[in-house]
Amino acid sequence: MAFLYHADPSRAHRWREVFAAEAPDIPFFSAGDRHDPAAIRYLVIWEAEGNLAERYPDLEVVFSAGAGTDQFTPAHLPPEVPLVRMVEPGLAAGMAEYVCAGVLLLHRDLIGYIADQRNGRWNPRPIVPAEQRCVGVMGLGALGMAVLAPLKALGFRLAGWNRSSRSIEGVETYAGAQERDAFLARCDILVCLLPLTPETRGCLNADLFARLPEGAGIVNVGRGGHLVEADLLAALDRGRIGGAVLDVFAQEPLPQEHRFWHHPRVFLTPHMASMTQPEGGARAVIANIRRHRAGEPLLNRVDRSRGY
Ligand code: NDP
Ligand code: OXD
Repeated sequence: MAFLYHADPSRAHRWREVFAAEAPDIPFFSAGDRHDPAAIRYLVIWEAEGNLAERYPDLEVVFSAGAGTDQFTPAHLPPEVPLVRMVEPGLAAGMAEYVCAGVLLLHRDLIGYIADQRNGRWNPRPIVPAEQRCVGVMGLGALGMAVLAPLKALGFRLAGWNRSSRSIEGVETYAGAQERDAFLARCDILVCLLPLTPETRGCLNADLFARLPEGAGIVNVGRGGHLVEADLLAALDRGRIGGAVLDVFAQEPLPQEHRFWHHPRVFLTPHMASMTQPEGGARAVIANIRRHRAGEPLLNRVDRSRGY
């Protein structure tokens, strides 16, 4: 029985250190080490090429190196091999920081002040108190839940929308397609933290933008596939959407000729909102390997029929 780390090579040594210290009984290999593919039972990987079970014939569990698992298709995994998404404290902390920063960029119109600075324009504008703004989070999973408390501490009113209903103190919650429009009508700033599935692909589109308050802001940290980019550009150009903070794109890296690069109402980053921290990631995987060896159900297993 062996474990293979097959993700970002620059972080492999930190994963190795945690395994050496906390799970010396689990033989650890990283992709650059000589190893026998037939001995690999547990695999951490970000993007798969080809069918993983053909390469590792006795694979028992595949762990995604990140929270998202939309990069895996049925062609990568036979249905009987469980797929587990990443849930670890560092990923949640990084996302909380980024979403607070993105919300504040929109709330204080720092995107407008960046443009003003470039143009040598001195133009202070009135401040809207945080308690007069509602931030709405789409997707109340591990990461959606993690952003709520720091946003609350900044003083924002909060709303949340999820597939199944949630009751969260201090958050107005909405569930399912039938409550989506009531949720959107509340959101001065909308944060997308949904997984990318057939149901959620293209959900940030002209129809959704039309249901937000005039001039609302968007923070997309889910996936590029959630956003219909042409619809957002049209809504930004009309002022229907006041500004957008974008971390993920239909094509990554974002092509040089894309209008987002120079749009005065867009602040963009190269898919870095959050990242799995090796220590937390390795501990989460070790805990799950131990559960699996003990015959207990895996934590954070992906329901492949739902796509997340
Ligand atoms: P989780 O699986 O923990 O949460 C997903 C949530 O979305 C669940 O609460 C689920 O509802 C809800 N949901 C799923 N489908 C729908 C739907 N059709 N309508 C309404 N709600 C829905 O995922 P995480 O919170 O860990 O991660 C979310 C996403 O964040 C990842 O999939 C990834 O795409 C993105 N991400 C981006 C990063 C970046 O750097 N930009 C970094 C990490 C993640 P229910 O509770 O009912 O199942
Ligand atoms: C993830 C990501 O899904 O980094 O973890 O996007």
